[in-house]
Amino acid sequence: MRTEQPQVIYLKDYQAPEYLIDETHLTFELFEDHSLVHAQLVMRRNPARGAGLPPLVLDGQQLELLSIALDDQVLAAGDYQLDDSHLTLQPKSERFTLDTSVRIHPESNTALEGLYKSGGMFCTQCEAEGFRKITYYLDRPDVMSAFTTTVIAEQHRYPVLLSNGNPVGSGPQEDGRHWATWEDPFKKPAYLFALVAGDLWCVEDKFTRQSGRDVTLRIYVEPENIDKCQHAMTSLKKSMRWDEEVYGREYDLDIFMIVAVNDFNMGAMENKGLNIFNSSCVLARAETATDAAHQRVEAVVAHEYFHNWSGNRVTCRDWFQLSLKEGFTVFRDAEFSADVNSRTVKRIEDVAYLRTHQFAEDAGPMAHAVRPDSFIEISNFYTLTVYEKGSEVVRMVRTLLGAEGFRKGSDLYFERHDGQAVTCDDFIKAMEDANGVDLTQFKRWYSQAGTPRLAVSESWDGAAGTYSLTFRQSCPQTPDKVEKLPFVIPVELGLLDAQGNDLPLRLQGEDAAVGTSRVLSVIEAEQTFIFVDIAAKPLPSLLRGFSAPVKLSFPYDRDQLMFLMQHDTDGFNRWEAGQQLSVQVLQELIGQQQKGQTLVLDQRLVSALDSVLGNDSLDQAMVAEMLSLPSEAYLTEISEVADVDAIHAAREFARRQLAEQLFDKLLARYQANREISRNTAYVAEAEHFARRSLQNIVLSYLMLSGKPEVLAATLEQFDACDNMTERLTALAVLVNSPFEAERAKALEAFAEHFKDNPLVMDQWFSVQAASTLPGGLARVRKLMEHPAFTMKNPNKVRALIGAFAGQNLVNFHAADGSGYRFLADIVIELNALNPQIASRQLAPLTRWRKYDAARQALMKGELQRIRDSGQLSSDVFEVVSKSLA
Ligand code: B3K
Ligand code: ZN
Repeated sequence: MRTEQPQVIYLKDYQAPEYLIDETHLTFELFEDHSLVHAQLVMRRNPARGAGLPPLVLDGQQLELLSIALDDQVLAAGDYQLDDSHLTLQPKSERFTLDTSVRIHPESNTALEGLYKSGGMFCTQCEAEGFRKITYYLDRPDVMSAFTTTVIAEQHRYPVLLSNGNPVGSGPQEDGRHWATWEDPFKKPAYLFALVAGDLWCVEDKFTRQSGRDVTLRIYVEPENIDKCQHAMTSLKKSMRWDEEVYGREYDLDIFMIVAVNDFNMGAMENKGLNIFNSSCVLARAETATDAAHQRVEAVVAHEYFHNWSGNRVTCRDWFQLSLKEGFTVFRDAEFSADVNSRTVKRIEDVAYLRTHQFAEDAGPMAHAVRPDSFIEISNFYTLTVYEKGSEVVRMVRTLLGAEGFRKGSDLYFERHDGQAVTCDDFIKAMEDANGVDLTQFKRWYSQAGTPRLAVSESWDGAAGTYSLTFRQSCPQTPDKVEKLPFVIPVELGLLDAQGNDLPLRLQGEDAAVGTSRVLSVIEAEQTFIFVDIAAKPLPSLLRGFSAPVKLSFPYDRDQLMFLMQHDTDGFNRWEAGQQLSVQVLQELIGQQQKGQTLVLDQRLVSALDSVLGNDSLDQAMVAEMLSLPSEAYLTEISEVADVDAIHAAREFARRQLAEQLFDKLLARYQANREISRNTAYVAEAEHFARRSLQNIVLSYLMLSGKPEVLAATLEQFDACDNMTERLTALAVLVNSPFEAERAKALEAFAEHFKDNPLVMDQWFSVQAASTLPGGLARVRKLMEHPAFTMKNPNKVRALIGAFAGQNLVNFHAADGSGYRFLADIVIELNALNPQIASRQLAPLTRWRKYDAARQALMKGELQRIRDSGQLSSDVFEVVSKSLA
């Protein structure tokens, strides 16, 4: 916890380090009631900073300094200064060696940053600024050092001792303790340091590199999980091959290790050669993990592996450049997932997520650019904007340069900057140099926050045979008050004729048509493109594949949207047309609900979904996506003022109507798919994911009918299935159903069966927390008393509290403010325990501007209560103060 007033840190103040650390030699002595860290740093003056020897200021927090020596001279108390977060001393020469010993307390570290204990094992999390809680250091990413690490611990409790790089020695000591030494030949910043000590088992495999040499692959887990590693191992090997083939990137050490831990603040961490994972992102097998969990494991394993090049070999100069590694690596993992699963479905999922959550962030008090220009607490900037929008920015670079040009650019980037800590500008420069283009204006995507709007209008001149599209871009003001200049917006589009065929696209001034789907760059505030040889008025298909992260508007009517749903050659836009149709219909229902009118569903939505259901040639995952109405969270995001209750009522009404009117077709689809599931062993592959996703969404519609035959089918699926995807869906369907006795029985049976599997219990909590039936808060409070729940485990907090506040909008936004009060109490409690998780859980309260005056007042009242609750962590302080500003 801080004692000083938090400081704002600005990108414009960046300065290279005064000193460098060539070698870092660490020895850890791990004990049950404390640990000792001995560090020897081989340092020198940074020649780039000129002559003279300024004071050396090392970062360090919550460290008890036991001894310090400069070039073997023990320093006395007056030879250095200590404060809450620094150790300052005066070097006597350009090159010197500094030895320190400190005592730390991993056993009582609940923030899960630095060195801490998760269950019976020691592990680390150092990104972004956790290494300073381990030893005094220049804890910044532009200080890159070669690390040697020795770990000493009791042999019996901690048979496995791991760190980064290659193992170079190990052995017993006389006192029942043992040691192991690891050497990492690749220079790295401290945030990539890792250490693990525990009683772990491992699954081992090998991977043969394109160049011929083998790499040893190991996944370490607690013994009871040894049967849940195969999917992660397969995913790892697929990722390694993909990065060789698509980016020409090989792995560089002799061994690559993944360790699964139960207590972890995020998904996983890309420490060099020793990735540490939240167990939820490693463990997966049919009986205990859903299809979504399998896909997440695959994506996160790939993501962390890809960081070995985009993040580790080439790292960030400073934390403002975080998206340099995160945006790029998210883009890499998204393309990997698209290649190994269904490309269109992956794009739909990512865009739905971005538009619901990142757009909301971009419209709220924490809005920031992909490369922010200031922060108080860097942990608050591991955001949807840095990750997902950052990935969209890299995707646009590829869209503009083409796949080949992009590969030339990435090759140049990796070659030019290998072993360096660089900036987003360096990334773009490599893309420019490899392709001979100027991306100066494009770079506004890095510096301007906010979601651009792109309003499109058309005009057709029958006599001249021309069709014009006019694009007007604008960007709302954000808290940083940065002036918004026009972006470069790549718009991929096509024009459909009356039969639904793509027309050849020839712009005025061009000699010939250039394909039937092409990318136009909108670079002005207002810009018109004129297509020639257009004999009849076409229907535009705009922003195909969601080619830019903007809010596009075009005055489609519902019949046109239905036409696009059927005919667009771009799969993403077929889905998008359905979403826009649904949004129009739902907004109409919301209006009716608000006026107290009888709700009447536009039958065009029914017939559109009817034909989707009847289309056997469509990928089943696409059918499932098209049947999913826009979420309440998305409907909230696109509302000026969100009426939570009307949104819920309207959407539920539409779902019930669809269920009723399409009942027979839904049932037929359900029975056909369940029949196949019943007769097929579980396979974690796209085609099977697709079948189950359709089966499951169809079942959730069917249950809205409340018919006994649907209850029977749900119970059959719940009892007889062989996998968690079907079981959990059946449970969720029961939990949201009117069948109270069956619901209670299923919940109890499930908990009894899976009580020893914390990840499955997380699902059990989430399903109940997300149930929109009345009384949600009381249910959540009760569940907090369940023996499987603890505030100390981030997965549990996310599963229960996060799911309630993030997914159960009607209950969380209860008009009496009880949901807000509850969340504020949680944040105050977590602030003392785990500031990063506290700050994350706060997000729903920061969105107060979206709601009516009464709710706004209640939400702000709770933010103020948190602000005044006492000693705030910098994490919570920053979010609360910006939300109230
Ligand atoms: N780089 C880590 C994130 C660390 C977050 C620290 N608060 C995981 C990832 O993006 O791969
Ligand atoms: Zn990452």
